[in-house]
Amino acid sequence: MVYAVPLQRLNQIIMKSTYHRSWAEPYKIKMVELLRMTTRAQRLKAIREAGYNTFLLRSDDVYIDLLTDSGTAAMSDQQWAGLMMGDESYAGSRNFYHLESAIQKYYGYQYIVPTHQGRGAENLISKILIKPGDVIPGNMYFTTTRLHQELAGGIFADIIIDEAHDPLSEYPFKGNIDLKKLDQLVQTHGAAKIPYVSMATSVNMAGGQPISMANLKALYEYTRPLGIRVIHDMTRVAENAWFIKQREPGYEKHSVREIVKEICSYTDGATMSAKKDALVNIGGFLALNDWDLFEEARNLVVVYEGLHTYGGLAGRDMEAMAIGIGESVDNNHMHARVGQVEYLGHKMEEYGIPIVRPIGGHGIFVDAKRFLPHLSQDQYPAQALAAEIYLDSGVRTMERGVVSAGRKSTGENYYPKLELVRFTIPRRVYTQAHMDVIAESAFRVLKRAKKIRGLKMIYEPKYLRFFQARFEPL
Ligand code: PLI
Repeated sequence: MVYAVPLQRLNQIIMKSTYHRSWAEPYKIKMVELLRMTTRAQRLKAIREAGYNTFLLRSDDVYIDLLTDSGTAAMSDQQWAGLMMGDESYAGSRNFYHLESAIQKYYGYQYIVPTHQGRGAENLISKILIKPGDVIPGNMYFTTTRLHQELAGGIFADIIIDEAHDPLSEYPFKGNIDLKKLDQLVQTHGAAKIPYVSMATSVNMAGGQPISMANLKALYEYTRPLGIRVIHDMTRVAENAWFIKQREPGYEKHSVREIVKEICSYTDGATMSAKKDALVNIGGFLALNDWDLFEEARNLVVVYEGLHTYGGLAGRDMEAMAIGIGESVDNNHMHARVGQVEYLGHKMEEYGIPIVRPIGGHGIFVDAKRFLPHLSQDQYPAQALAAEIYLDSGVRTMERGVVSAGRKSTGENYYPKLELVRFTIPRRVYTQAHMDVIAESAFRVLKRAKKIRGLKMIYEPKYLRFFQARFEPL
C-alpha cells in the first residue's frame, strides 16, 4: 500500500487528533468592525505627529490595537441586550441592584459603590483610609493606584517578591507578596502607620503575573491581628484565578468562579476597573465589607462621581457590567482568553523575541533591555521600540518602563528594573491570524534592532506622563 503521507507522520497526526484537545473561542462572531490598513509613509507621518507616543496616535491610523485591554473588550449579545434594559432613573436604578447582586454572588463583597472606572474607586479609598505620612505597601505599583495614594499623602512601598523584577525568572507566582518585606515595614513604621496593603491580583506592571492562594492566606493571617486591611485591586482577578487553577496544587478541580470567590474572601475590600476582566467598555466600583467605611464611601462618591446608586455610570452600563461579571468567571472563557495570549507568546519565543516569563494573563511583555541592549534607560528603549513596531505594521503597543514609572515626589526619575513593551490583548476581539501578524512584525523589527535609535523627551506632563509625553528621535 502506498501512503500519501509517511506512515510515521500519519501516526503522529492520529495521535495528536486523538489525545490533543485545542482550545477555541466559546463564541462565534455576529458583527465585525472593519480595520484600516496604512502605508509606512502614512505611519511615519502619524507617529511623528504623535510625538513618538502611541497614546497620542489616532485610532484610525492603527491596524491592530494592543495599547490596552482596558475598555476594549467585545461585549456579548447578552450584554448588548442588557444595554437596552437600562433604567436611567437618577436614583435607585434597577440596574444598580442587579450589579450589587452580581458582586455579592460572584465576589462575595457586601457593599458596593459604583464609580466611572477603576481610578474613581482608587480616589475614594485613598481619601478615606490614608493620612499624610502613612505607608501603603503593595505588590508592585500601578500608575493610577500609586498616584492616588501619593496625592492623599501616603508613601507607596513595593513589597512584591524579588522574582517579579526579573523578566527571566520562571517562578509561577511572581505576583506574591514578600511577607518579610511587609514585616520589616511594620517593625520600622508601626502597624498604625499602615492603613492597608494594596494587593493586586494579576500584577499588571510585572507582566500580568498571578499571586497564589497560599500567599494570600498567609498575608491575611499576618495583617488581621495587626488591624491592617487588605484592599484588593481586583481588575484582573479572574485571570489570576485561571493561573491558580493551572499552577497551584489542590486547585486543579476548582472552577474559576470558586477560586475568584475564595480570593476575595481573604481581603477586606476591593477597587475594580470593570473595563478589564468584567468585559465592559466603561465602569468600575469600590466594594467593602465594613459598614462604616461603606458609609464614608457612599457619602464621598456624591462629591466626585455621582449618586451612590450610579457613581458616574448610566443604568445601561451597570447592567452590562452585571452580565459581564458572570461571563468573566466562566472556565471556557478564561481558557480561550489566556490561551490566546499564550499562543502569541509562544510564537514570539519561536522567533527569538525576548519576553517576560512566564507568559502572563493579559498580554505579552517584550523585554526592551534585551531587545535593544545598545540603548540606556535614559534613551527610553521601550518607548522607542513601541514606536518602531507601530511603524513596521500599524500594531499599537505601549511602553511600560521608565516613562510609565514617572518621578518621585523629590523630582528624581524612578528607574524600574523592568523596561517593557506591552502587547495587550483585548478580550474577544482579535483572531489567531492577528496574533501571527503581530509576532511576525515583532520579528521583523528584531532583525534590524541594532539600527533603532533612542528617544529624547521634549514634553513632560506633571501627572502620569506616559499618557501625554512627547519625544523626538536622538
Ligand atoms: O483605567 P481605570 O481607571 O479603569 O483603572 C485603573 C487601573 C487600576 N488597576 C490596574 C491593575 C489597572 O490595570 C488599571 C488600569 N489599567 C490600564 C488602563 C491599563 O492599560 O493597564
